[in-house]
This record gives sequence, structure tokens and C-alpha cells, in this order.
Amino acid sequence: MIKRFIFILLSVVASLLGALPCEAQTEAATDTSAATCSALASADFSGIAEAPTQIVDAQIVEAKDGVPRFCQVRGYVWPQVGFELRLPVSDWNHKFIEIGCGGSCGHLGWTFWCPTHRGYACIASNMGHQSGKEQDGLWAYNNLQGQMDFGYRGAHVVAVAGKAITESYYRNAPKYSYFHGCSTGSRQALMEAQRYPWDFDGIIGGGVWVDDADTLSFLWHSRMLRNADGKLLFSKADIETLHQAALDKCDLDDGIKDGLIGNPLNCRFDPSTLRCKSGVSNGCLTGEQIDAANKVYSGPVTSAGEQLSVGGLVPGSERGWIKEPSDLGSGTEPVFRDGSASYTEDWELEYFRWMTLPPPGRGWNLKDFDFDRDYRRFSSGAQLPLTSANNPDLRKFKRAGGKLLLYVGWKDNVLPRIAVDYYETTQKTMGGPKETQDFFRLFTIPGTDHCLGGEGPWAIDYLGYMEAWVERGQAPDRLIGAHVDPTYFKRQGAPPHPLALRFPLEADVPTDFTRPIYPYPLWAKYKGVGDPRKAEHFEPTAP
Ligand SMILES: [Ca+2]
Repeated sequence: MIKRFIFILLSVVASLLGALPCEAQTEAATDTSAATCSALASADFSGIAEAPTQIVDAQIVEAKDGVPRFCQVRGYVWPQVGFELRLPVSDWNHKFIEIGCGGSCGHLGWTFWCPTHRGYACIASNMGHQSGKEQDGLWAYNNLQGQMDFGYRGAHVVAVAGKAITESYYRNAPKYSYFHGCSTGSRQALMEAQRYPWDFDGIIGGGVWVDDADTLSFLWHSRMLRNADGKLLFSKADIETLHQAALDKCDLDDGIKDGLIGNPLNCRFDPSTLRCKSGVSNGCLTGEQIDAANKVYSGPVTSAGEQLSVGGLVPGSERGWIKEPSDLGSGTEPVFRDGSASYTEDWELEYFRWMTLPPPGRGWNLKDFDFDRDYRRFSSGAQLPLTSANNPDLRKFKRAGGKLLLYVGWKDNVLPRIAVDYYETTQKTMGGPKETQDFFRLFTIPGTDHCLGGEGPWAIDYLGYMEAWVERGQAPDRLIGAHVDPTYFKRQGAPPHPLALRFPLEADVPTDFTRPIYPYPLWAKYKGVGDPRKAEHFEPTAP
């Protein structure tokens, strides 16, 4: 998702360009690693099984902004899956990681998420097409190969190619391989576990996008928040009224009144309690508003009442429903207050116009979607097998020794309910909680937006936990999340976004509180004594 990422990516691209000075290359002659690096450009990788590869260029990028000196390899896997591979010149940790992309991908900017500072060889791909913007579907028009590469194949062939090039550079194969992606990257993560169970030892996916059911929900939520004339139904004050009422009902489910709801799925909040009494118009909601709020909580239904999804947004998420484009947020808000198209609306439009099969094209608009009719085509469309990562049969991945960690924020507009549903379906398929938890765990994080950010304990070193699980057999019985003081990002300047954080957190990153996050279905509850800003004073509780 997230057009906002473009801003960050532009900053990152700019810093990368700045990191490619001529002097970097003048050192090459005296540095064997640099010579080895540039030699990759003329090496023949066309024989890699499944992933014939052409390297386009290979050169040293000098250390900058905490990213150590690395050999930057750019190329593509047949026919057009572009990639960038970063190989640390020194202190390689003998591991390989692939970073997933966001939105419709189409560029290599996600390398900025590479944990090169931890010594990883790291690859990111454009998933088979090139695009200048995060939400773009035109590339998909009459391009079935491109749809396959974006849908499932790209992440796999890049893993195969990346490992081969890494082995060639270091003369050693990586000991461990990982994948970490968020949003679309989490869909890639699930695809890998389901379809290519031998690619990675550990797979991490956040802001979980299981299949394109989320596009249907995006469209529903943005439509329900407006009246028939397209006017927003809620002022900022109305949203706050609704949010506070949800908190009044459920904030204490974690034992502490802190604006965070521990398990919103348990929250039986009824907005009709806010109905305005005669003559009162402040601090209450109209019938039309109550109806809209209920529809957002319930998710898409037909006019006959047929439920088209596993549910809608959860109580506590209300502040994320309508935002300003300039808000420091998740990027998955249903609508923007200023009337411009939100990032999710951009996605919906591009998806339906160009990525459905056959694509209706430019003449199609969001208002054309009929929830009584079009969901049938949408729910069984010809494109869905390419992009749906909803197979709960993970037996091959488990047998291969793979570990899977998914994480979702309860405030995410990419529905956490869908991730929960996938987890529970997998649990049934795999034989029960124990048979699932020994290789697959889901973490649901209070007060957290898409991927990261929000009022909750969202700053979590997922990769560190996954390394412990894969390499030392320490399954994550709890994660410790921290809340980073949001003014920190403003002070940092561009890119002023949680995505730019490096893990483990650096010492100068200010945190307000820490909190444990337990594997679903558990959540953290305050013990009643001790400083509630410290994780140690919480314990797991169950529904
Ligand atoms: Ca609370």
C-alpha cells in the first residue's frame, strides 16, 4: 500500500544516489572485495534453475547513514523480475534475507528496509514490472506474465537467484535464509510459505494481506463513511465521540485505562448507545451516523444481509477511519477528510480497472461497484488464483522446518480479522493449536496501524525473534514491543516515518512504554501492581 511510502522512498533513492560517488569506484582497484563485486557484472547466472538471471551492474556503495559498505548488484530474473541485492563487504553474518514490497511494487526502493547493518545479504525485487508510483495497475493490462510475477512468482525466483549470487560472491552458501515483508510483502510471505516451502527458514509477514478480500473491504469502508452525495458523515468531533465510547466500553480489558484495547474481538460495543436525544446535537450521533458506524464494524454485506467478509474494522480503530493526507499515519485510511482520494481508494481504482481479468479499463469508477452483484465476480475472478495467499495447508513448510511469524495491528484498515481468520483456519487444517504454534504464530498488537506506528507498542524487533526461533530453537512466547515517542520522527526530519527505524532500536530512540505481545489468542493484561509503562508488569490472559 501506501503512497506515503513514496515520499520515504524518494528520500531513500536520493540518499542512495548520493551514496554512489565516483570515489567509491576509485577504491575498487585496491580492494579485492570491490573487484570481486564488480566481477559479478560479467558473471553468467543464466543457468540458475527456475531463475535464469542477468546482472545489469555491480558496484561498491560506500558506508553512509548507518548502512555499512556493500556490493550493490542489480539485475533481473527472466523475463523481467528486477532486483537489487546488497552484499556487505565485511562482517557478512552468513545469512540471506529477502525484503517484501508494498502496494503494487514496481520499484526497488524497499531495499531501504534491508538489515545490512546486521550483516545480512539482502535482496528486494520489483515483482516483475516497473512503475513510478506505489499504487499502479496499468502495468497489469494485457500482461499475464507480469500478473503471475506480481502474484506469486517474483518473490520465489528472486530468492533462488539471490542465494546463488550471494554464494558466488562469498564462496559460501548462506547458512540461514529469511523473508520479511509488510502489506503486499506479507502476501508474498504467505505465498512463499504456501507455494515455495523450501525457500526460507523463517518468514515474517506484517500488516497481513491474505488475499484481495481486503480490496472489497477498503471499498466498503470508504463508501459507508460518506452519504449518498459523497459527503463525509463524521466530523472530527463525531469520530472522537465514537472512539471514546468504544474505549469506555473496552479499554479496561487489559486491566489499564490507557486508550488501548487488548482484544477488540471481544469488545461488544454498540454505537446506538450514542443516539442523540431530542434537542441534543453534541457528544452524540445521528441515526445515519450510527448506521454507518455499524456498517464499518460489520464489514461488507449485500442488501439482503449476506456477509461478504469475516467482518469489518474493530472497536478502537475509529481515529484511523478518516485522516488528513498530511497525518503521520498508516497509509491505509479509508478516506481523507479533504476529499482527495485516499491511498486505499487509489488502490481500489487501479485494482479494478487494470488487475481484474478481463480488466474493465479506464472507464470504470469506484461508484460502479455493486455490492449486490459484483462481489461474485470479485470473489471468484480469474485473477484471484494469481494473488490469493489463503491456502491453510502448510504441511510442506512445517516439514521443511520453516517458521512463520505474522503480525497485525488492531488499528489496521488491512483487516486484522482476515489474518485471524487465516490463522484459525490453518490451525484447523494443521491439527490444532499445538501443531500450529510449534511453527506458526500470529501476534496482534493493540493500538497499532498498518505495519507499524500508532499509539500502541508497535516497535518490535521481529527479525531478532525469528533468528532466535530458527537458529536457537527459542519459539517466541512473547514479543516485547515499545512505543516510540512520535515527536522523535519530527525531530529526525526526512524520512519522518516509523518505517525508517532500524532494529534492534538504537539507544537514542526515545520510548514511552514497553508491553509484551503474546501469541494469538492471548493478550497482555496489567498485573495491577508496578509501573504500567514496563512490560514486566503484564501477563498473558485468554478470551
Ligand atoms: Ca487498556
